[in-house]
Amino acid sequence: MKFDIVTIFPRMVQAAVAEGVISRGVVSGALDIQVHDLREHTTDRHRSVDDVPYGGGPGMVMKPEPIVRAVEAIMARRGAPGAVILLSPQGRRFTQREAERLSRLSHIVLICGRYEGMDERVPELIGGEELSLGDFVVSGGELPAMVIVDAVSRLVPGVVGDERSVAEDSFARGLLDYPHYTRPAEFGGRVVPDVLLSGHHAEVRRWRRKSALARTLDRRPDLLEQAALDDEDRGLLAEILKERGRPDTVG
Ligand code: 9WO
Repeated sequence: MKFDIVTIFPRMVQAAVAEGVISRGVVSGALDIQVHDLREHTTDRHRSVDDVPYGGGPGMVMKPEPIVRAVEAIMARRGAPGAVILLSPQGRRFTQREAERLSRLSHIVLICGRYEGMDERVPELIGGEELSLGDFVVSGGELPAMVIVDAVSRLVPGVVGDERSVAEDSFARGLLDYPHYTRPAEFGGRVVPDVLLSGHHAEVRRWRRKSALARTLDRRPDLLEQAALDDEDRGLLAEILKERGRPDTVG
């Protein structure tokens, strides 16, 4: 899978893709990630990427020309991408489902904005889709872009070594993750649940599923309404509610 990332801080993005799972995906050849310095696509002597906002007001706005030129250069070298993504709080919400959709494409371009924002004609001209990670503001699109590259990359076959960890991930079945423990069996006066030390694989699986359901019920009941629950899950959920003394209510 090919990613092209356009930024005024290429070293920041290079550093992030040079570590961990993403770096291994690049080395193995499953990922081809190129980072582009937006200033390389300017034509003026000062290599300007920003200008004052029409209508006045504080701060600067990203100029459209260098961004459109950068996308044209990428298309000329690497072909038309399956998606061009702009990161902004005004975008559609990025979710695991969206990560799955993007992981089925073979080429994605991500544009990282800075300053107060980007000229509104950019997404129109390059056919870009705006994505948001949530209701908060950061100083630029780089960190959100890296989150998207990471979430999508781990779904690309061959990037995460053990495919089982991707299949079992939180959200793979629409629930929060179960609690994890490692040695020692007692730490700070807190013990690991007995069942995890028992060696009874069926019991461990059941405990993990029940814990994931209980956590999701407590922390994200909205997810439970969307989750693909089977008969066993419904049985476990009934147990949880019964243990809590509210046999017929959810949430
Ligand atoms: C993209 C864009 C698309 C259409 C119209 C205007 C647009 N502006 C941008 C953009 O990249 N804005 C910048 C990124 C500049 C200001 C700070 N930026 C930003 C992105 N702050 N917070 C985010 C963000 C992104 C995704 N999820 C949460 C926050």
